[in-house]
This record gives sequence, C-alpha cells and structure tokens, in this order.
Amino acid sequence: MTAQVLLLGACPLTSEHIMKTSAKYFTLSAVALISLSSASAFAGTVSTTLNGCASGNVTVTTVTVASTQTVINAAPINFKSCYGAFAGNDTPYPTTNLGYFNDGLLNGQNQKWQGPGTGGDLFGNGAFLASPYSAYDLNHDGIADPGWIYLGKVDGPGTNGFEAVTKIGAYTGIVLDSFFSISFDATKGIWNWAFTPDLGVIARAGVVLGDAYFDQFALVFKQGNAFAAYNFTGQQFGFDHPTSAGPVLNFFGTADLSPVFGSRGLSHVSLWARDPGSDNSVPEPGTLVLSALALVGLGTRRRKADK
Ligand SMILES: [Ca+2]
Repeated sequence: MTAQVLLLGACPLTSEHIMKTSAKYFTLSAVALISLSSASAFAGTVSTTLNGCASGNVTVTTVTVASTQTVINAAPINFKSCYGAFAGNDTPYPTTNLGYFNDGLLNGQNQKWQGPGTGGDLFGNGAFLASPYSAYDLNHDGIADPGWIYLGKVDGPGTNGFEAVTKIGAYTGIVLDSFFSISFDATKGIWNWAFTPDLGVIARAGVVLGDAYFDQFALVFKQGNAFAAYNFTGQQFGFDHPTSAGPVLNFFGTADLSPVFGSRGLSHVSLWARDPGSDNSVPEPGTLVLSALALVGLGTRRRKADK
C-alpha cells in the first residue's frame, strides 16, 4: 500500500475559522500519522491528497427573487467561510433534524467514518456560527443548538437529481426535490448549481421556523474519501435575519473543487440550511411587547415541533 499524505491548508477567511481548521488539521494529521505508522484500522481510509478549502472554490453568481425572477445581485459572491478538506465522509446526517446540538455533523456530532474506526469532533459546538449568527437553545434542554437542518443531497452529480430529506422533525413535504440541482459545464470545467426554493417554502417551513426563515445555507462537497464544507449567509445578500415576510431568494452559483480534491469529479453534494432560532427576536425600543408576544409564540411552536 502506498502511503498517502494528508494535506490540510488553513481556511483563508476568519481567524476563528483558521484556528478551528488548524486545530482539526492537527487532529487529523495525528490520526493519519497513527494509521500510517501502525497500519491500523485507519489504513486505506485516506485515499486522496487533499488541500485546504480556499477562496473561489464555491461562489454565488446570481441571486433572484423567486416570485418575480428579478435579479437582485449578479456579481459573484464568494462563500462566507469554509471547512476542510477533511478525510472521510460528511456523516452522520441528522435524525431528529431540527438543528439540535449533536444531531448531525454540522451540529457538532462526531464524524462517522466510512471505514473502520471512529471519526473526530470536527465542528465542536456547531459549524459556521459567527457573528451575527449565534446558537440558541431551540429545544430548551439547556444546551445551545447550532440550528443546521439537513435538506438533502445529490448523489452522483450529473446522473441523479436532488433527493430532498423526508422529514424535518415530524414534518414532511417541506423540502422539494426541485430545490437543488447541479450539473457540470464541460466547456468551463466547473460545476453549476442552483438552490431554488419555491414560493410555498416559507409557509411550509413555518411549522419549524416560525416567523423566521433560514439565515444561512451550506453546501458540502464530497469526492473520493474526503469532503469540504462552504456556507453563505443572509447578511451577504442584504437580509441578515430573513423572516416569513420574505422574499424567497433563489441562488445560482458555481463550484470548482479541483484545487481541493485534485480533480473535478464529485461523489455527492449535500445541502443544509440554518434555523436562526432567536436571532430574529432581538428586542428593540418600542417593540418589547411585540417581542414578548413573539417569544410566547416561539415557545409554542418549539413545543409543537418537538412532538
Ligand atoms: Ca438545546
């Protein structure tokens, strides 16, 4: 067996992410070294020479208002932050799927390796939580919840369509197969993707999100035996904390993971969106009574969502 070298570059973005990624680098390097030196259970799980995620890997090129197809932004926007590349799969996916801590990889659950052995704690208390986006205790168990809800994935881009998640909590039919697509542009050598929620999504998602609407989304790209994760925030598009008043935005973008994975192929792409929790309930002068009422409503819908 040829020894493979695991290379993980630092995230070029916020210092927080650099620190986090660097910490993971050392963790994973230690794992790789152990596997190479002892030819133990990890041998063979690192099959790709990896580089760090970097600016330009994933961009939004066009944003439209779903109701009118009006283009509100046609300048390329780089992702906000990124993680990886990490060896192994981007699992586990959530089970309850309401954004609770330790329910799914982006919510701080330990990575589950495809091969033998156990994965590491890649995202601590949750992925992509940086100001103005915080974790709130969504299920009232005393532990802050990252809020990441798994929406589904494309297996084998170019051959299969998006398979929307079946359930968010107890609720079905919130996410549609039409929400996401990705295809390869051979002339440019890049992937084109589209995240296109329909006009009814806010009403359907309201049983989970209440008066809020998701404030971030994340794309996770898997190739070979590695993955890298990228997020975009509402703040990047002029809606720090989107609400049920809308609008529903559609996002069209590109992806070129060859600088990360060393080739342009992809195994799958998974899509996540974040429940903002109480980020929408920051009280302002004159709205304290309304906020108190909103909090009562929020508690009500959480209890409903928990059932
Ligand atoms: Ca909690």
